[in-house]
Amino acid sequence: MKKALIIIPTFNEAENIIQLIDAIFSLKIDGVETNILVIDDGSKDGTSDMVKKLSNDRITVIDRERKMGLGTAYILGFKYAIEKGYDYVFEMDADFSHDPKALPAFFANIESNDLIIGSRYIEGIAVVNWPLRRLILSIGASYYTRLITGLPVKDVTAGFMCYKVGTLKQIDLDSIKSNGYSFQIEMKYRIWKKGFKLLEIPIVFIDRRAGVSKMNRKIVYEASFMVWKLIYMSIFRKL
Ligand SMILES: Nc1nc2c(ncn2[C@@H]2O[C@H](COP(=O)(O)OP(=O)(O)OP(=O)(O)O)[C@@H](O)[C@H]2O)c(=O)[nH]1
Ligand SMILES: [Mg+2]
Repeated sequence: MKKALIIIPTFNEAENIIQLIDAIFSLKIDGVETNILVIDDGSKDGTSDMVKKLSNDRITVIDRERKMGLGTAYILGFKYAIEKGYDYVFEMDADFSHDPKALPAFFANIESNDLIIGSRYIEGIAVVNWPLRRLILSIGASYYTRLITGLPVKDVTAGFMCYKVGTLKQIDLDSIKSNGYSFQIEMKYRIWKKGFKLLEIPIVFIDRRAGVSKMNRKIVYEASFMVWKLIYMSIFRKL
């Protein structure tokens, strides 16, 4: 039986996390054992304790003291998955933007690919309840990245993804320092550059159900700069 780890980084997601875990575990996924890793960055709203109280042996919680960003949380989760012998690893947000019902479609495609990307922009625009400026920013980021780097992906900042662990093993995880949007772009770019097979599947992205947004200007500036850094790194073979 294959083993999948769903990594969910959390920062103040008490209003969402328990319902999300319930929704994931209520899915019937044949032939795959699915476990959850929550990486919480010192949430003050009790997120971590709520998850621990479930005391379910399919759930692991890693506590970090302070908010250290999404990228470092995922890198930690990837290393955990490699160490524990998982076959597949998911990136998933805690806020219900990523519908757990889409999980079976990822499983159906991952065996014949190396990275599955849940994409908002392959069947028109599948985003619900986002302010227009955020939609423009997100679609703009994809055009900008594709233009500069050639990355053949329509939703470059997508954060609902499934990796084969074998793919992650080929990436120098310690050299990845980016966070937020740029982390999502960097992972896709590196995997594409190594010649792996990426597949975008359609998802519907819904704005966070509850809780507070952590989106800020710094994340956008960092991402705009990142694509140039990626070009530099690929020219000097630092990838
Ligand atoms: N561990 C950890 N998790 C984080 C951090 N920043 C965000 N997250 C979590 O990462 C996921 C995605 O972050 P979001 O805040 O939803 O980012 P977003 O979808 O771009 O923006 P909003 O939904 O508007 O907030 C959520 O589960 C957050 O709780 C962080 O610094 N550390
Ligand atoms: Mg969100």
